[in-house]
Amino acid sequence: MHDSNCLFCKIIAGQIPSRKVYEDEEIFAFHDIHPWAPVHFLMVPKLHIPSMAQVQPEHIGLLGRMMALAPRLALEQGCNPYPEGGFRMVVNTGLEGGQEIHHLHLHVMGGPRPWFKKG
Ligand code: D5M
Repeated sequence: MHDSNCLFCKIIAGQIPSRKVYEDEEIFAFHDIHPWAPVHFLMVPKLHIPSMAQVQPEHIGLLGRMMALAPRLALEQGCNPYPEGGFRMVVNTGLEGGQEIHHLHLHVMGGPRPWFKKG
């Protein structure tokens, strides 16, 4: 499924430019345009799922593959190795969850601290 009004669907389709980090048949990753950390990229399913609130049982494998891929991409993008290094993964969901773009995305952030507030 593709939503022609969705910014991230347009990025996935190459209609809006992005700094690509990774792509396969079902996952796309690109640098966040407003980074909160020295390393900050977004991982999105190519399938248009608006948020975690719409996740269905058939999406579980896809979400698992995204999470399992994140450590490799984080290292490739310059995060330091676990445990001294590491990274943070965040999925904002809905207005009160701070979600601005309604295409499910995983923020992956890392790099030398301090760069985030606890919590
Ligand atoms: O996060 C949405 C994130 O999407 C936010 O950190 C900025 C980022 N963003 C917005 N537009 C772009 C483009 N065009 N390229 C790259 N990154 C972008 P949320 O969790 O929805 O608040």
